[in-house]
Amino acid sequence: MRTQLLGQIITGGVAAAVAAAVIAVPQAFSHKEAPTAAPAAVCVYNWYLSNSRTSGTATIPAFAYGNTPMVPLAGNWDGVAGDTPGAYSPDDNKFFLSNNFNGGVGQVTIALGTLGDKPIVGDWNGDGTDEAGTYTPSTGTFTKRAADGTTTTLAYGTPYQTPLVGDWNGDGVDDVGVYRAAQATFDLRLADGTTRSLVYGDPYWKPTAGDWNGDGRDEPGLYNPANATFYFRMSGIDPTETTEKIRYGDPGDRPLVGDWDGNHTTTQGIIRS
Ligand SMILES: [Ca+2]
Ligand SMILES: [Ca+2]
Ligand SMILES: [Ca+2]
Ligand SMILES: [Ca+2]
Repeated sequence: MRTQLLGQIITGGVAAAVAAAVIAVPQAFSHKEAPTAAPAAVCVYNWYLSNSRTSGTATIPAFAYGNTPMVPLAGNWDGVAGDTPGAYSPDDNKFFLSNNFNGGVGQVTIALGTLGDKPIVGDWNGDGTDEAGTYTPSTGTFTKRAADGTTTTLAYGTPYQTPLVGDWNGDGVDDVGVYRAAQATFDLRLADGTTRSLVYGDPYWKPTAGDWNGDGRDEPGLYNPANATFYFRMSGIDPTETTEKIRYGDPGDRPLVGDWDGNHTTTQGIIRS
């Protein structure tokens, strides 16, 4: 496994794309290792996911999926049960999606985005299956990719913010937002095009979003990297704040939330490399 993962990153970029085309293997992490590859500091991602917002112990057996510098993701790619892993390679702008927690090789590869884009994930059409998307920081543009490969774009917020995706109004369709890290502010775009802004937490914490209470609407959340603590804003976008929190993992881990067991409630996880 580790050798395969290393092979993916060492071949990297255009070389990886060419190698994939030549050997016709669509899955991630299966490229042949280049014999003259330069040394690269590659770290495999180990995933520790929990179905409990109140337990600091992972409830899903740990697995390895993806490696640096990929961006770990979660989504319901096949519309069955809950969210499963994904990873986005910023080098060749590809999503590698898995429909299980077994680690290793993904089942679906999607090419989307250009250099500098950040990956986003959402159910853009409300059919219960998540689709891929990108956020282009330089223009503040969200690109939503439908299952048939067509894309629609939406510019929202000032450029160079952190993109957010969530179903703020509970209509089943995911909406967008941005997090202004310096101001600790969530700017959420509601379905009617208006904005709800919330100051929440401290500057430069990491924003999350999920359905913490299972009511069908997604709520803002935060992760404080300094003390490895997740914050779940149970009161959603209401001005009055009610928050639950839990320490999970250790500083240096990457936070990720998802509905891992498909019970329509979002819980936490971390990725360690
Ligand atoms: Ca969908
Ligand atoms: Ca919505
Ligand atoms: Ca909710
Ligand atoms: Ca769940």
